Amino acid sequence: MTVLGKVWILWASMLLGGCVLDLAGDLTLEPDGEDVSPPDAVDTADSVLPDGDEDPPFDTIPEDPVAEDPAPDPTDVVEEPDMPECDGPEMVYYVDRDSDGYGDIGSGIEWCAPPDGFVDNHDDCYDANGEAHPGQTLFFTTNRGDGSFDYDCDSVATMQFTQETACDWTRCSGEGWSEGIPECGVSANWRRCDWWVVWCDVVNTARTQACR
Ligand SMILES: [Ca+2]
Ligand SMILES: [Ca+2]
Repeated sequence: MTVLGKVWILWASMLLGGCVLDLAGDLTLEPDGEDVSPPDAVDTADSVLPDGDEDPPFDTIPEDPVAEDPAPDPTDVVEEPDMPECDGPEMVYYVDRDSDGYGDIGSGIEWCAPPDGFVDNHDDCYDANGEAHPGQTLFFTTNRGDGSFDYDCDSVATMQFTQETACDWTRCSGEGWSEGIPECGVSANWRRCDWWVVWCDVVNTARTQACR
């Protein structure tokens, strides 16, 4: 066959069968010319969740809760602080564990100035609660730490609410405990009643006895 005949047969084959060209596997043309090359690999670095959210962040380590300082123990033995030689007149100073300005009578040391944590009085009646000290005017519904409600150091647990009341046709005005006066820190029914037209209107609420 002549060279001209071979060229004619090659042209006819390409015309009838379409063109499939595959160059080193990078490009494939289907008969209609559509590119069916394999898709690029998924970029996993920026992948998102099916709902469109970004990958959840790494678990964070929660912060440690702030530890509360324990209440001072009034029975701790007081160690005499390391102090330089005292070259002035000496006085007796007392440890103040709860920092309320009142010292523990059982903790006196002699020196010419109060060391840190010491005061010049021994008037605290409970040196493990800064709310318990002479002159306290507030009332409390929980004991100071040793079972006592004597917050003002007068050796008596004084109650805040001592009035009682009854609500009936003979007395319907005022407020007070309706079932006896509860002890310090104990809850009971507190009643208030007032006349409403011809009715004695009563309101009951729970209240805890506060003391100092
Ligand atoms: Ca004190
Ligand atoms: Ca008291």
